[in-house]
Amino acid sequence: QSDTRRKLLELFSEANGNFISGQKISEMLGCSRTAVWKHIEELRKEGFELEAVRRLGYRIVKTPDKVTANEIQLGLKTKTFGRHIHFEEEVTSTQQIALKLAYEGAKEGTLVIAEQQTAGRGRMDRKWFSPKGTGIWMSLILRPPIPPQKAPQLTLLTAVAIAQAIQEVTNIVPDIKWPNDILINGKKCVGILTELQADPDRIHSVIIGMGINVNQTIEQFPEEIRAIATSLSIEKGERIQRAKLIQEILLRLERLYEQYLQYGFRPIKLLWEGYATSIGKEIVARTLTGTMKGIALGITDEGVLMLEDEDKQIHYIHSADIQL
Ligand code: BT5
Repeated sequence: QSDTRRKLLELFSEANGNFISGQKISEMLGCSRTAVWKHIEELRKEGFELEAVRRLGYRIVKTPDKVTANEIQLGLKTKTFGRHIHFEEEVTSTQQIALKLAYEGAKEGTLVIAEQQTAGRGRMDRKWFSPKGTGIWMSLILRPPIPPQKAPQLTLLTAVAIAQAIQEVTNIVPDIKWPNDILINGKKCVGILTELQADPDRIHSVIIGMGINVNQTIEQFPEEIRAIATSLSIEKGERIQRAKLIQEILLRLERLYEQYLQYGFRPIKLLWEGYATSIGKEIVARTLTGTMKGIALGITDEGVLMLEDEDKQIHYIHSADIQL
C-alpha cells in the first residue's frame, strides 16, 4: 500500500505540476482506476490539493506544509539521505528516537522528524524550543568511516549544507557562527547538535540534530529567547514551505558528505569560511574551563577554532559558546 503511494508521488513529482491521465497512473501503478481514485482521495485528506480535469487527468496544485514522509519524499533528489523517514507528530526529542533506531541498526541516511518536540535539547542539556508545525526538528543518522575525534567536523559540514539550502530557498545569505549556530541579522535561526556513539577508535553512529526556525512569528518565541532568536519567515517576510527546505538540506548534506569522505575536510572548510562572518572579529569564547577574549583567526584544517588573545597567543578551541 505505502509502496503504491510512493510510486504515485514519484509520478506526480516527475510530472512537475503537469497533468497525468488516470489511465497512465493506473498502468504505472498496476491498479484499477477506482484504486487510483482512492489514492488521490487519501492524498487530499493529507492536505494535498489536486486538480482533476476530464480527459487530462490529475495534477498536484499544492502540497501541504507538513513534514511527513510523503511531503519530504515528493521531489526528493537524494540517493540515500531521507530515503528512510521516521515521522511522528510529537516526540520528546528526535535525537532520542534516532539514537534508538541507530542502535537497532538503522541505515545511514535515515531521518527522524517530528512536528513538535516536548523535550528538544541543545548542547549541555540546554532547552531547544520546538513548537508544533512551525519549524524543522529533525535528526539524521550517519555512520561515517572516520576516527571519532573528527566527528565535530560534521557539525561544520551540516552548517554549510543548511546555510546553502537557506540561501537557495529564501535568497538570504545567513551567517554561520562557530561551531553550531546559523544566524540571520545577528539572531539565531538554526541550532545543530551532533551526538556520537563510538568506541575509542571507531564510530558506531553520529546523530546530527537540526533545529530550524521556519514559520514562527516573533510572538511565538518564548520571552526568554525573543531578543536572540528569529525565523526564516520573520526575516523573509513570507511563509516558507518546510518540505522544500528539507529536501534542499538533505541534497546538499549528501553531496558535501560524499565530498568530505572522499577529499577530507579542506573543501568543506573553504565553503564554511564563505559563510562565517565572525572570522577576523573580536569574540568572547566561553569554554568549560573559563572565558577568553580575542580575535577569531579562523578554523584549522581540522575544524578547530583559532583565537588570538591580547598577548598574541593563539589558543585552539575545540568546544565553546561564542559571543560576538
Ligand atoms: C543548539 O544548542 O543550538 C542545538 C539545537 C539542536 C536542536 C535540534 S532539533 C532536532 C534535534 N532534537 C533535539 O532534541 N535537538 C536537535 P545550543 O548551542 O546549546 O543552544 C541552545 C540555546 O539556544 C538555548 O539555551 C536557548 O538560548 C537558545 N534556543 C532555544 N531554542 C531556540 C530556538 N527555537 N531558536 C533559537 N534559539 C533557541
